[in-house]
Amino acid sequence: MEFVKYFSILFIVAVNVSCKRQPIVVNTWNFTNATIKAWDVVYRQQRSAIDAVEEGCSVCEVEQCDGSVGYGGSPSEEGETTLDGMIMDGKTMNVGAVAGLRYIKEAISVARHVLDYTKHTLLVGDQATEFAVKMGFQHQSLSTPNNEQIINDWKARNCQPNYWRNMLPSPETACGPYEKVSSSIQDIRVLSPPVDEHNHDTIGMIAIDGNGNVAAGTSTNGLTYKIPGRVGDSPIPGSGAYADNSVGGAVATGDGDVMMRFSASFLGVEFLRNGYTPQQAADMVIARIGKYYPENSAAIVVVDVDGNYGSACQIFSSFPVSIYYSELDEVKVETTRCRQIGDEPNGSVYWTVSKALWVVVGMAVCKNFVRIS
Ligand code: SD4
Repeated sequence: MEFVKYFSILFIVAVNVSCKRQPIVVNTWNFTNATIKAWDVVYRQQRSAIDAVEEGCSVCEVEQCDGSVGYGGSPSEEGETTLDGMIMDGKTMNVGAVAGLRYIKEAISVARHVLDYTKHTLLVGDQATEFAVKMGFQHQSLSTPNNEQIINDWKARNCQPNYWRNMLPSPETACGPYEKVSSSIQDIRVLSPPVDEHNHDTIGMIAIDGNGNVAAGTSTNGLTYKIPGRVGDSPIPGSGAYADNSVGGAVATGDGDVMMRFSASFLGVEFLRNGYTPQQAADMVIARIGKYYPENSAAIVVVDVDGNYGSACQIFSSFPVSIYYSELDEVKVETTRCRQIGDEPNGSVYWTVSKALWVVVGMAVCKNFVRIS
C-alpha cells in the first residue's frame, strides 16, 4: 500500500508540474547535428520555428542521417531513392509537402517552397521535381553505389523481404514479376519486412521559437525495398508531423504504412488539446496503434507549447530523442525504452509509473516551473 501511495504522489507531481521552455528544439533519433543547427537558428539567430525546422532537417539530408534521410538510401525495388518531406507552420496551419520526390536532394526545402509559393499542400513525383527545378533546385541523381549494392544483395536473397502479398509466384519465397492471385485473397495480417533502428530513421523535428510559434517537419527516404510509388506517413500532414500554436506539435517515425492509418501526429496533438501531458499523449498514440498492430515499429514525440515533451515507442528496442533548450549547455539525447510484444501496453499503470519516474529525473534540470494545476 505504501508503495502504491508513494508512486501515486510521484506520478501526480510528475504530470502536473512542468517546465516553461521556449525556445526549444526536439527531434527524433540522435541526429544531434540537426538539433544543434535548428537551435542555432531559433535561439542564437532568433529566427522563426519554421526556419529552424527547415534548416535543422536539411542537415540530415546532407549528412544522409543513418541512410534513412536524404539521397543514396532506402532504394525501392528498382533501386531508386525518392524523398518525402513536409513542413507545417502551427501559427498559420499552413503546410508544404512533397512525396516521391525524384532527382532533388533538398526535400524539406522544396516542401517549404510549396508552403511559401503555392496555395497547395502536397506535390508528388515527377511533377514535384519539375516544381523544384522551377524554384531553382538542382536536378541530380539520388543514387549512390550503395543503392545498387543493397538491391543486388536483396535479389541474391530471392528478393526477401518485400512488400507484396497475394501474388504468384509467392512473394515470400521468390522474386517478381508477380501476378495477382485472382481468387482466395487471404485477408491475413502479413508482417511487413522487419523495420528497426538500423533501416528506419526518419528525422521529425518540432521547434518552438521565442514568440511561441510552433513548427514541425519531416524528411525521409522512406522504406528500403518499397514498391515504386510508395509514399509513407512522413509527408502526410497529421501523420508524419503536426503543429498547432494553441497546443503544441508532434512528429512520428516508424512503419509509415501502418502509422498513417492512425494520423499519429494529429492524434498526439489532439490528446494535448484534451488536456493530457505530452508523455500521456505519446503513450496513448502508441497504445492506439499497438491495439491493432502490436508488432509494428512505431515511435512518436509530442511537445506542448510550454516546451514539455514526451515520447513513446513500440518494437524498436529503444528510441532516442535529441533536445535543446536554453537551460542546457549542449544538445542532450534522452532514450526511451520501447514496448515489446508481451509487455504491458503504453499508458498502463505500471508503464506510466516508470515513465513518471523518468520525467521526475528529467525535471531536475528544469529551472522554471510554471504550471502547477
Ligand atoms: C516511412 N515513417 O516512410 C517513414 C520511415 C521512417 O524512420 O520513419 N523511417 O514509413
